[in-house]
Formats: sequence, C-alpha cells, structure tokens
Amino acid sequence: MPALQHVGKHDGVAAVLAALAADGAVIVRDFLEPATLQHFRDDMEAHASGHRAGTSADSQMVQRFWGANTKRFTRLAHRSASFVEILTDPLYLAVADAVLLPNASDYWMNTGQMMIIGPGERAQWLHRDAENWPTMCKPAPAGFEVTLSCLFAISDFTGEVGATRVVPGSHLWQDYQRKADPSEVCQAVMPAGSGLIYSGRVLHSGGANSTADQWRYGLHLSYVLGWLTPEEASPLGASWADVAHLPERAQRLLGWRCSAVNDAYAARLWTVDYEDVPLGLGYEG
Ligand SMILES: O=C(O)CCC(=O)C(=O)O
Ligand SMILES: [Fe+2]
Repeated sequence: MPALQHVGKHDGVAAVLAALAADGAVIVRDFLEPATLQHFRDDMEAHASGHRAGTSADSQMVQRFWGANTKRFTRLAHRSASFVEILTDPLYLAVADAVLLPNASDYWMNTGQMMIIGPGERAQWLHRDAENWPTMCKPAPAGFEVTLSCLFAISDFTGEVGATRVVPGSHLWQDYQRKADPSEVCQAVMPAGSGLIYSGRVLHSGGANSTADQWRYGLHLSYVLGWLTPEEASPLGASWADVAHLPERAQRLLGWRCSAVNDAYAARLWTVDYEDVPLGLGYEG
C-alpha cells in the first residue's frame, strides 16, 4: 500500500515542493491556524445546515461525480470572513507560484468549494483535476501544470468518513488512459486543520463515507493559470461590497482585478474598459 508524505507547515516551501514533485500530492500538517479553522468551520456548518445534498443537474455523470449525499457550495468569500485568510495563505501561494508561474504571468482562484461528504456516499471515480481543461491534461513533456489544488480537512479525515483517495506518482505516468490498480490507491487520512496539496495531474477522488452519521467537511481550494476559465464564476458570487476591503492580491485571485501584467507583451487579461476591474466599473477613481 503506497503512502503520502506528511510535512509540517514550518518545514517550508522546499519540503512541500519536493514531496509534491515526487508523489504528486503531500499532506501539510497544522496548515490552518486553530482560530481560522474554528471560525471557518462554524460559518460552513451554519450554511450547510440549510443546504441540500446532491445536484439538480440533469447529467447523470455530473450527479455521480457530485455525489447523491454530498453537499457542495461555493461563494465562500461571500459566506465567511475567514475564507480570505485561507485563500491568501503565504505557504500555499508560494507553492502555487513555484508550480504555476512558469506557465503564466498570473493565476487566479479556480474554485473554493465545500465538499461535505455524507453518510452512505460512494467513492468518486479517480480523476485528474486538469481534466476540466481536457487538451491541457497531458503527460510530460507535452503537458505542464495548469492547476494546483488543496483539500483542507475542516473536520478529521478518517478512512471511514471519506478521506480523499490518491494514487501517488500517477502525475508522472506516461499513459493517462491507464487505470490505477487498487493496490496503488491510498487515502489522505489527516486531522482537521491539515491540507492535502495535489497536482492537477495526479489521480485522486473523494472517498466513500461508510459511517452512519458523520459528515466529512472538506474545503477544496484550487488555483488555475490566468489564461484558463475557472470552474467557479467568483466575481459573480462575491460582490464588490464583499471584497472591497480585501488586500489587492485576494481581489485579483477572486477575479475582481485584472491579471498581473506580462511586460513582454503588455498583456493584461480580464479588464473593464481596458482598465483594471474596479476602476473600469467606477468603484475606484
Ligand atoms: O472530496 C474529495 O476528497 C475530493 C473531491 C474531488 O476530487 C473533486 O470533486 O474534484
Ligand atoms: Fe478532484
């Protein structure tokens, strides 16, 4: 049975990047500050209690991927003040800089999505998150990293409650059609406050929840190259009033500012009147 490496938050960026390069995924212990974890969890539990499981999408594939007894929702910058502390975590951003900036002048949030797996849920099929942009999901040397994800454990991730399944090393396979053997799959068992950082090219999935009464609170937070369309329409889900007080970096990650400039080409993506978003919309003079 393969296993994932665990690093402490204070082991730093190089230790995270080394494990990520080798296995395609790494568990960071004590990733979230205890107060941030508590506040964020309180906000998510309050919202989840009124949120139904499953999706109204017609596609059976979407229904199966989503999970019949799994609650998913986004708009997290609108729903929790603590979310921005996680979004702008210096360690996570340093890892994302190293992984994504070789391939773009900027990246932005792909989605901040609660994945709350309920009792009786089946395991998802193994997949690569880069399949969101199918022509981009290729083995090296043609392929490169377009997205980086982290699954933060907001409650304890145990085997029974549906800890994320991972196939370590599958980002390095030369054949992305190959199916994983069950002996190649492990689970990201970790206490609340930890995070599983994983490549967009590593096989993984939500695990089965075999408990009778426990819900697995996971926060999936991912970044994607600035020239690709994110999964979540962030600036439509969080208004200027929600984000006006935030640091500029957070606003940019949330699509409330244009991308960092590529000076080689004077290229700035995601503008309004060809100006930065708040200026173009008249929110800033
Ligand atoms: O919930 C999880 O542990 C992972 C879910 C996942 O990989 C996804 O929905 O893309
Ligand atoms: Fe995934």
